[in-house]
Amino acid sequence: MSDAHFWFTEYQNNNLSIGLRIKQIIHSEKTDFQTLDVVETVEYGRLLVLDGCVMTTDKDEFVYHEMLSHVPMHTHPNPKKVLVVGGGDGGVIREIIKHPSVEKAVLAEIDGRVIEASKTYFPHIASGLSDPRVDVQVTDGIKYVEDHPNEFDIILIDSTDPIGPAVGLFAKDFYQSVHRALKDDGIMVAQTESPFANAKLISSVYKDVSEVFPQTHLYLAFVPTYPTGMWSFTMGSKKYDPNAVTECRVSGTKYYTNAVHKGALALPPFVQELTR
Ligand code: SPD
Repeated sequence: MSDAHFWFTEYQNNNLSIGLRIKQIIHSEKTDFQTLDVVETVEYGRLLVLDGCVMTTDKDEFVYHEMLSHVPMHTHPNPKKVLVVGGGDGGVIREIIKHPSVEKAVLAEIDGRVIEASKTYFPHIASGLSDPRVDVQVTDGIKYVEDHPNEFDIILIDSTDPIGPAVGLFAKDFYQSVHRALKDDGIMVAQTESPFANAKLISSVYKDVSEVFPQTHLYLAFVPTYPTGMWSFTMGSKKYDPNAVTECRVSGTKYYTNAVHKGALALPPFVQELTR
């Protein structure tokens, strides 16, 4: 294969794809749950791929991990106990433990190979996994949530795409179970894909979450290596409103600020439409 054609391509459908030129394939395996590849790209550093889909890259991982974490972490006045479902690379955990209020952060990841690959090939993303407040559980997140009622201040669903092992993480039953696992003032956020590429999924998740939680909020961030670049997150909250947040309690973030928090909740009309 000539160098000019050495590309990773993620196909969204027959007519749309995203591509990154590759320097080398660093690691490939088939785990018990999915295919796992780590490749070195020219523009975005190392890239983690699960079942052919971009999960994270060295260059833009901070956007997704900061926005999935800090929007709910700032919405809650005193988050002490946090659960991350999925997210085996550790990026969300790394952000959560920046909050001094956190006493315990549990990672429930079904595929232990994702955790190991991230520790080996993305040590700066996985760095938080060795923090003494972090409890890493290689387990089915759906079952873990069912078995821990009334326990968490915040639950974050850092799933893969809605195919394969992640399908059950986009279901109403699961959001009901998440609601039960949260304390009376708890908050959940799920990554919910792209408004351009996955409009029906966002509408359906928003409706399901609205039927389970008293408050539902959709917010956006810009992640260049995810299909279409525009990414959505859906929050279900029992009590607190993310629009009321007035301060940033962490330093050193590269994307999240209080102004970005507010702006992320301001939806363009075509995205607002998905919440009706
Ligand atoms: N298509 C991209 C969906 C990725 C969602 N999860 C990414 C995991 C990063 N921690």
